[in-house]
Amino acid sequence: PQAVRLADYRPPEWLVDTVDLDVALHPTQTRVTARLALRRNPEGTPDAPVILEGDGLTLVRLALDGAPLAGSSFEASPERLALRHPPSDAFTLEIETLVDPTANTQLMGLYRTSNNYCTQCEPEGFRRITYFPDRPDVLAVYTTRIEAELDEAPVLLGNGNLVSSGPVLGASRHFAVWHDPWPKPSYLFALVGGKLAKVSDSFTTASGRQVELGIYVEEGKEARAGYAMDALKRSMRWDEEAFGREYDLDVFNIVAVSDFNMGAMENKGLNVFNDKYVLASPQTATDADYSGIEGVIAHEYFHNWTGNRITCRDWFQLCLKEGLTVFRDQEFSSDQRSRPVKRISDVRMLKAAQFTEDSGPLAHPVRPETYREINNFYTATVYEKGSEVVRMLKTLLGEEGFRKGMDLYFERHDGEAATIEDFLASFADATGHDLSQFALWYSQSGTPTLEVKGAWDEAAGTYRLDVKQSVPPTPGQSEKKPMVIPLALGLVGPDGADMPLMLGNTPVERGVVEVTQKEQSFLFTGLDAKPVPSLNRGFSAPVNLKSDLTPEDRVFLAAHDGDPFNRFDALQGLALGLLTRAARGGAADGEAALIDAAGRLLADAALDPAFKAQALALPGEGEIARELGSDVDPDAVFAVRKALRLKLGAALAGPLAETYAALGTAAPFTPDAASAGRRALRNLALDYLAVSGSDEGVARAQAQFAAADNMTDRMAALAVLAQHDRPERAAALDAFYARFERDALVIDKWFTLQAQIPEAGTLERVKALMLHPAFSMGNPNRVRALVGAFAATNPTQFNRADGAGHAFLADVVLSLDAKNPQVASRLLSAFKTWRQLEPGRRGHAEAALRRVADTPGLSPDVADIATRSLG
Ligand code: BAL
Ligand code: ZN
Repeated sequence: PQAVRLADYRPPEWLVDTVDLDVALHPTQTRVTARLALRRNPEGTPDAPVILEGDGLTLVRLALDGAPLAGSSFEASPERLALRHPPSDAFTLEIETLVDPTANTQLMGLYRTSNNYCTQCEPEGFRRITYFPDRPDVLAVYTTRIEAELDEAPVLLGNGNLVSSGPVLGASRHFAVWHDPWPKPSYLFALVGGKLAKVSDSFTTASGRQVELGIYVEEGKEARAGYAMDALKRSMRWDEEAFGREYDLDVFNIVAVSDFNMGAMENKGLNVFNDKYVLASPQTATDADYSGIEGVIAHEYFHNWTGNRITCRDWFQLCLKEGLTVFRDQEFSSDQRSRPVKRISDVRMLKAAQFTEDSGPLAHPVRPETYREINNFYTATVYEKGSEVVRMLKTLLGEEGFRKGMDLYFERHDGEAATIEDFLASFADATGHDLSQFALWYSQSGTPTLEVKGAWDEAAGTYRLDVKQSVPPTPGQSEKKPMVIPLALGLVGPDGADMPLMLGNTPVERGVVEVTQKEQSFLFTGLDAKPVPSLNRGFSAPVNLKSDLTPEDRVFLAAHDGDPFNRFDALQGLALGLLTRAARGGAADGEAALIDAAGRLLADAALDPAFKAQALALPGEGEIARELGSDVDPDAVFAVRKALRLKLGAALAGPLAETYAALGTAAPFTPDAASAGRRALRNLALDYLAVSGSDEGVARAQAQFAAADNMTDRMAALAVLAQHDRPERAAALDAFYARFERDALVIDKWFTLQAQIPEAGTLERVKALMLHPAFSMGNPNRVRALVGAFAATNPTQFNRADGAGHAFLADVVLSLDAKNPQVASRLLSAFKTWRQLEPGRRGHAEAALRRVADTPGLSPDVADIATRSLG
């Protein structure tokens, strides 16, 4: 396909005021009648034809203002419907199409899942239901009549409020009419029909509106929707309190489905969810699942204002809704749980997914300027870095300035399709800040590097920080300009307390200095002792920080920094330095200091167990590889990391065993953050105590596996057993399967764990599991759990030296592409780090990518990723 460019944006030629849809559901021949009230856009080109997008559509009938249209007056193909000479400036077009939901394996448009009907329209799925100007800046009021066999689909759901429902006279069919009063783009359209059980609740908004809440799940799973419902009500209240945003319809429905390309979708008043992000019980869901559900429920709910009431002008602006909404869901979870622990886990994720993306061939700006396939831009950069940019805005403007800017944004753009310029202008106008340089965060790709050196002047009592910033070249961008980098910092005195932070005679506001130039110095005054700088506190800017901190400084900060994130980061930095030196064949010096610092952190009774669990978990193989940057041998990375785990496990065996014993509890499982934190630390101890594969360590894991009363502890024990090629492993895997074989979401964990085994036989195991009756190439969750986990989270086996892992992924991508291009292209993006591999593995990766790229008939999705990866 042609590249689409932001610079080529033109307003739509025709607007649609109302859409009246009549959908007669049928497994293979669903009849869709769309009545569009079209009106020429006064801002468009005079005499422009009407051109509507389609995708695989069969046109049955076309009528204009009620009169059937002769074939000579329009052009129709599955991909397009054009009226070259529309008769007037406003008219009604009635379009009847036939669609086959059963044949829809792409899961985009109207499709079947577990014999139910559902839709997914973002970004370009509505055109697979009817012909339409399928772009986010065409906002219309939708009324949807859905009709189906009563037996087949007793539940019929649409956007907005229910207007009427009842039997269709003289037949076994029934209908429901839904009306959504809020104008919306086509990507927010949804309908659902099927046999579903409803979990009901209600919510009263701050201004007294009574909202009926419904979560629809497969019959028999009702009890597993309780946590999601609770998270929904907490989200609704939080958005009122934190952002002054109330819900705006009489009903809010969520439907959980088992076949879904993404995590969930924010359709107006009718969210459709991957059931993984709705269903939870102590027996089936881990603490990570619970927090994932809380975060995704909140995320989709928050889209009601950031995405739905204010939507995007075009798909280049995707981060306008996604980055902002991720920021909002992260803030929500921080308020519901521990803020520092949430920040740490978000930054871990950011580094693993986004920093990696930003340093490879798929790097792109938070707001891309060109795309061939928009489906490929639902990325960590748009979402996670997009959120970091909003977070930096808040750091720069302060709590009050940020809120003023948000309020103005809502006030100005409610009901509109907006741009990043609109968003930034709201903050600039509300606070008087010039944000023109800040806007570079949206247009320049690549992770900035910030080099920081300190100079202590004993006589003057000053400490100077010399800061240098640079942004590496990325695809399509060789030259970069300096960015605005909000650097939160503290100067930690010898007693561990923060010293005054003064630039000249001025206290540094909120502890944040603004780095705006390529090179800049900050002179801190009035100090009576040499400080240790605590830099980029709370990870205030998403940068690669290169400081001149010594290992001793890091040990000091790990023990004393008043900023919990940097306490964590000090220990991580110490470990990362040591691991990268060792992976390059150098001496792993500094181990003793690290072990000592880790031991003291473990023993600190004042620290939250969840925090300790994060701080004591070593940087992942991916992070070590990224730090190495080039000529990476994943086996060497694995070996040095394993060696350090072994040393930590042995050196801290006593305190770890005590921790393990002390955190054991007979109390029944509750998913709250404090309990989850205790489980996390206890399970980390379990893992360290078994790294060596000793009888004692393995027996402890085996005992926990057998006795666990919840999935978190059971899975953690199974994960430990899976690391060791001993008979206990097969026995536990079999027992787990036998216990949960009827529960697909739990069996996904079983697939993932096996795909992650860092052993030579894992590829063969994965291939064998693809033939297992519980596996299906048609279900995205199964594919991601097995093949996706293998490619993305098993670096030694995916990057096998003989190239078999790479060849395997290429084979799966090619066989999946015809069925589901979105999932196929997502799998292929596991090659995003191929250039950093050592030459042998790099050659295999390139060959696999070329084989994919050279295959005729690829989907645009896979072709785009293959081409850019090789570019
Ligand atoms: N809009 C797609 C799913 C999500 O980000 O909420
Ligand atoms: Zn979203």
